Amino acid sequence: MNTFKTYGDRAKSHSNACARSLLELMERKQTNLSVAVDVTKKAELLSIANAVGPYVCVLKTHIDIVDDFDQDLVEQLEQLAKTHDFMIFEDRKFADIGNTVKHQYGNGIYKIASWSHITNAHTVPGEGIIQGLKDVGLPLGRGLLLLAEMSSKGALTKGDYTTESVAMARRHQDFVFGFIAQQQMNQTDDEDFIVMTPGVGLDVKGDGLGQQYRTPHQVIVDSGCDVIIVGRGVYGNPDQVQQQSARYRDAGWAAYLERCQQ
Ligand code: BMP
Repeated sequence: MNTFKTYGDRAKSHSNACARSLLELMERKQTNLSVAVDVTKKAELLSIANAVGPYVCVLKTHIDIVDDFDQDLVEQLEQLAKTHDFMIFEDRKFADIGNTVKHQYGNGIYKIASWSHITNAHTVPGEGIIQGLKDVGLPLGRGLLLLAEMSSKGALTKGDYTTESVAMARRHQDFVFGFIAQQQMNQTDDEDFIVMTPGVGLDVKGDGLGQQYRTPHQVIVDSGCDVIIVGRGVYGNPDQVQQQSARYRDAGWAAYLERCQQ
């Protein structure tokens, strides 16, 4: 419901450091595309990250699906993030009590907080999950997205659940800078949560396992979201990764420019 502002204008006035970095990056690089690289081999993940790097603002990972994960993988990802100027988002979807998620975020094999600029959490355990993650992530300058809505068929993330998730975010704006959601979540002109939206595809409507796709235009113009997250639409055909990245980057940016005109 708020008046439309450009990514650049929003960067200037945003109070959250992670949001500022992301909005500045989107404006500088002219992209609102995030690619979800859901592959299971280190070499393939790095190769796709390198190919999509020039087109994305955020590279999204599911690090726990990589069969041959090692520390060198995250070091190489961090290097690619610097070379191509993108942020890394480990889509961990934390969902436990504060004390447990603290360890899951900072420790274990993956040590997510040490390399991932952005991560996310379900709000089902209540607000302690945010505080636990904040204890670890805020001193490192990291940012958190809450899952307010999911893209999949039959998702329970609706109604009061979504409303309560937004209320939790409001109470932690130093760390929580936005949502994984299907529509804009701001209630007033003063609020500026960044909405990153998965379930984006130009060629198909679903995947047979409950995923539901909408177009970049539906997501950015009709629903007022900020970042499109595209997975298989980009990396599904290994011969077309760069072409598809450019296609989705262009579609996302054209939709944003259209919104700027409104
Ligand atoms: P794809 O475009 O291939 O369907 O991939 C979507 C990506 O976004 C996956 O990594 C999935 O885990 C993630 N995702 C989603 O699809 N829906 C949600 O509501 C939240 C997600 O993180």
